[in-house]
Amino acid sequence: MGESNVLVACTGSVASIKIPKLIEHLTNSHTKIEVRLVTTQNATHFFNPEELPVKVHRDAEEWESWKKIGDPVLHIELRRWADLMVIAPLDANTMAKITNGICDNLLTCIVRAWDMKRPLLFAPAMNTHMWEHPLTAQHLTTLKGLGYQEIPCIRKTLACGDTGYGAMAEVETIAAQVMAALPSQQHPTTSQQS
Ligand code: PCO
Repeated sequence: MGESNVLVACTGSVASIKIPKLIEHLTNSHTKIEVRLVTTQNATHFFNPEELPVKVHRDAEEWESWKKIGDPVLHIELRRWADLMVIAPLDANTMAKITNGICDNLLTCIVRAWDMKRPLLFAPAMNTHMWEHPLTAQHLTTLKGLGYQEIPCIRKTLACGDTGYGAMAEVETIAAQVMAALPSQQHPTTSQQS
């Protein structure tokens, strides 16, 4: 099996501050993977896309790259390119949007067009009060029911000073779950071997 393409996606949670570290973990892993990042506009508040060692796709590119019928459509090109997508962090807003099929930016258009045979992982991150709101449990049930894989949030003192669940999983945990979910990492089943 050749090199796998991993699409990291990030949203407007302060946990996007961890994006450089997550990209570093993924690109330095033993498994050969090609990594790209898709970011919402709000997420770029928390890191500098220019300083990342990978290709970064932003909303503007979707419109700049399309001029006439026949030109490539970026969100379709990216859903074709990616063998796996991991949304880390998935904030409350984008969680609500993808749960309801809303596709109003590059990231959510890729999710709406996702090939359901490929792995899609998500690491929620939000304030504890948002996490404990009953809407979150409804959204999680829907996303997991679609077969998307949750990388559970953890409990800690958050950026705003509140302590509780809602912090994004550790970068090491996210990277390990991505590696384990890569199609080439899965062992053939007994029935395929016989
Ligand atoms: C806002 N929201 C948050 C988001 C989740 N927080 C986290 C961690 C970081 C620092 O370790 C920011 C990664 O706290 O994932 O804090 C609160 S109002």
